[in-house]
Amino acid sequence: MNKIFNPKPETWSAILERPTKTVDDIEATVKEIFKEVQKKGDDAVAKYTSFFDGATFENIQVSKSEIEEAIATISDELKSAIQLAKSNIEKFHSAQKTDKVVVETTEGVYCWQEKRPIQKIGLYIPGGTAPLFSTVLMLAVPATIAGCNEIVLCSPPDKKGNINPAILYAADLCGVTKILKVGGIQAIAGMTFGTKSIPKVYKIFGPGNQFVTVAKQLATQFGVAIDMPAGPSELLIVADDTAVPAFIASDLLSQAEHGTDSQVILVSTSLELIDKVEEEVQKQLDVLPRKAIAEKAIANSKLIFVENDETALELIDEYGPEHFIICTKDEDFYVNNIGNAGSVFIGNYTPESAGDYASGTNHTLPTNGYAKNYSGVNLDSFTKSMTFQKISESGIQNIGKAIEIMAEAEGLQAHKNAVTLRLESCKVSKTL
Ligand code: HSO
Ligand code: ZN
Repeated sequence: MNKIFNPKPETWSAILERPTKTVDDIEATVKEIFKEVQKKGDDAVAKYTSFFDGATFENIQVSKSEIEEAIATISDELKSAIQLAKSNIEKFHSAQKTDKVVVETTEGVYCWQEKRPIQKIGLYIPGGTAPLFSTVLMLAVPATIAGCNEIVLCSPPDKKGNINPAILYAADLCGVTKILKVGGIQAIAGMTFGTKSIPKVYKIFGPGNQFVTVAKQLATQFGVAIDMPAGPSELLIVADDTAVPAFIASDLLSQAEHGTDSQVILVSTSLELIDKVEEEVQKQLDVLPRKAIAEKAIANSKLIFVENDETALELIDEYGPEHFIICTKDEDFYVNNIGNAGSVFIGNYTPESAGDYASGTNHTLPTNGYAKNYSGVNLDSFTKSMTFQKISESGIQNIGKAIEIMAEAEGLQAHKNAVTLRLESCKVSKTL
């Protein structure tokens, strides 16, 4: 772990730099696969599934009986845990619904905004060493609440052509309408163009490796929206002597075990805490099953000593962490003043894992500094806002003149006429 004492503000951006990876070589591959899927549809998808996943099968769509078989393998204990998480995610995201507010901007002029679901959405769930079925809950639950009527889930099959059973259980439980055994670039391309078996969607959600990330970005060039630009997981903790070193170490490691490129940072006003956390990290790391991964992320991690809370806050705001844990005496100072963070965890008993799984908040969050300008996934991510207006006869008389004058000044006579004709008809109806 790299210990840094009292860094000068001019050095912060270098210290907090995220590892950047070149995507140029990936881009060429992604473009090629997109072209082929666009042209050859399912045949191209099958070719790449065989090439990348080593799997071949008749039907790309997971059948009802496959889902039932998978569900039978899930323990009751895991089912109850998933159900508790689902219920909390449902409660939290349902509360994000908003009522329409009709505003009479001028007498007789009524304007309002209503939300409508994005009708077709695609969820990408990675396979690999840690199949994140919790991400299914985080995406499918709000999608269902929003009223999206087509929820397609793509996940890469293993060599035998199966998707992880817990992913299937969660998808079935949360209202996913179609589950497809397809991963990587070919999955994103399939959902972008649509093939015989893969529906075309309007927005794609979910994490993935660099290939998936670049593919999602390319999808936007074909009119598909994406949740947000993805990057490796991050956690920044601010802690002082009121924190428990073992807790802090466990939180740092919980993010470090996601990937070798995960970013974990501790900012503290206590030198003693920094030393104790470093010791604890070593102790806990040694017995982790994913030690090899976590170790690499920890090697790049930073323990930063600063002199006071004000400096800490400035530094944290400049970084804009995906996850931000606050374990300090004056937690309100950070809670009230933090400007850039994806999700905030407050106090000694709020581990980041809680938000990853079961407290109710969403774990699909902006990384790579995007917390400065992006929100994490929430109910609105699955809707669009539409505006409505209705103007009465007296309403058009109240704002008509202003419209006429503005249209004239912009040189748009037809716009002006659309009002003039109506104003004249109002005069006629008055004289009748
Ligand atoms: N912490 C991850 C989400 C996750 N963690 C899923 C465990 N499962 C998002 O950065
Ligand atoms: Zn996590």
